[in-house]
Amino acid sequence: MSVIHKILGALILFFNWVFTPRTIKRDADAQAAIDEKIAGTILYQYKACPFCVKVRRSMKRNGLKLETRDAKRSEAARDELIAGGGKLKVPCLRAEEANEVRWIYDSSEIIEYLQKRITA
Ligand SMILES: N[C@@H](CCC(=O)N[C@@H](CS)C(=O)NCC(=O)O)C(=O)O
Repeated sequence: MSVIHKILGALILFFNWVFTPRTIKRDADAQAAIDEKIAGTILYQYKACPFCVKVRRSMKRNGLKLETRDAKRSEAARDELIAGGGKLKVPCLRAEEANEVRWIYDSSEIIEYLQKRITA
């Protein structure tokens, strides 16, 4: 990774930390219902990728505590992503519905999908 990429990554993480979004407040039952709706959903991501940060910020805003796997630091996660989704690109959401697995590769599509899933 080039020095410029490292600096940009650090800046992205810094500004993401400074401007951390507020999480919507729900009562315990409502939050449990949301947790249930997104159970089993996994986000493959890189820590400092701007598109991944965009998805994580949306998750934080909406109080979505889904599992994340780092496809840069974890070889196992990288292999799962390539084997399941077909390519090494992040963010990618692995979503299971009615025994059907979907691999969603675009940050805007992921955000839209999660929004629909929690309001369904
Ligand atoms: N349009 C995509 C762009 C995603 C993208 O370009 N991701 C980069 C990382 S920031 C990537 O995975 N590149 C391939 C690689 O790093 O191997 C989105 O909004 O999610």
